[in-house]
Amino acid sequence: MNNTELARTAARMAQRFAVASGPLAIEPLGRGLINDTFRVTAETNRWVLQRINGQVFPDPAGIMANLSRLGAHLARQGVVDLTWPELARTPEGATWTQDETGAVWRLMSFIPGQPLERIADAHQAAAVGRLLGAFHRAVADLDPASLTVTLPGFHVTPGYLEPFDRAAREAVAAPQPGLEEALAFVAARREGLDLLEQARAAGQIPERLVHGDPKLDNLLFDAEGRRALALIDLDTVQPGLTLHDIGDCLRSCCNRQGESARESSVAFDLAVCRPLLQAYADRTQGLLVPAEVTRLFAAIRLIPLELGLRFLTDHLQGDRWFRVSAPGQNLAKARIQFALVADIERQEREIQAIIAAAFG
Ligand code: GN1
Ligand code: MG
Repeated sequence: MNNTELARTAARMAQRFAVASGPLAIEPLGRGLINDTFRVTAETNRWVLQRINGQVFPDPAGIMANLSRLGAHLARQGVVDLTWPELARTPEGATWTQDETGAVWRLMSFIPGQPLERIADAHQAAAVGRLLGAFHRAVADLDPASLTVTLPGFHVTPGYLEPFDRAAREAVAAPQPGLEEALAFVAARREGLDLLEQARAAGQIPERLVHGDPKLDNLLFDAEGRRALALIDLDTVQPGLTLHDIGDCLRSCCNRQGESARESSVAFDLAVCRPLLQAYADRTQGLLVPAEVTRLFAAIRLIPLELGLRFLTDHLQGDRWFRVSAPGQNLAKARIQFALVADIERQEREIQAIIAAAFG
């Protein structure tokens, strides 16, 4: 489907939810790499329309069931510092609809807020930590097994090695700038990729409900950029490890140059990490068990390594998962994550001290 067809289909799908009698204005929204997202406007009312990427998510209906369940749970709890989108329903009462290709579409309330380009100060970093903490606290009493696994193996880091190895073997041997170095970076760090999985399998760290993708782009702030209002992009809300979420949030927020930075300027900013983790610890108050705290540094290092591995694999496979606007982009992004990993490794002592101060 080209962009014009997509926009036309979007308009038809939005109509099915019958949320307004008049005409709907539809425009692309956000910078997501997986789903297609639109803002829908009718007079002063706004919604978010999404086509769920069926290549990535095997069970879109399961995603929607999770969202309904969680929305009800949060409403029951009366959580005030976390806004959750309302799901629009079709006249038949469904929270989703399918187009002719079988793709699933949904319409949700628009949460008036916007993602930050980057964290500007300690106040914003703390706001992020509090929001993620509020989410983890709010779902702590939900049995994770009662929710659908929407993306099997999502943060099972060692699971990414097999497709990576296959793609590396099959990749055309034409030399590409930066590829050798990226492959070598992974080769030097294969050991220990299963550290969290081992602990999970041994029952040392609990499985809980996670967001799965709490990067800065998936957090909405108010207009002044002071208050963090909502977590969005909720398709990977599923059973997982809380450490994955913290690691993912930090790899995104503390890399202030962003995922497409110039490699030479990539750094893990302790001035963001410190207030973020402190606020998270304050908001969650003893949620993490000691076995999680002792593995927190490992998680902070592991998640950018995993994402780099995923970008690199996708590059080798011909960009099938992460949307790119130019060839080579996924390789460049992999190298940026690896540069971040290297900086995290360099600053291990300082990061450990921050962890000890926040959770000690
Ligand atoms: C993808 O859809 P989006 O852009 O929020 C990806 C995450 C990555 C992120 C990197 C389902 O998230 O795992 O961390 O890109 N989501 C999926 O920007 O693969
Ligand atoms: Mg996402």
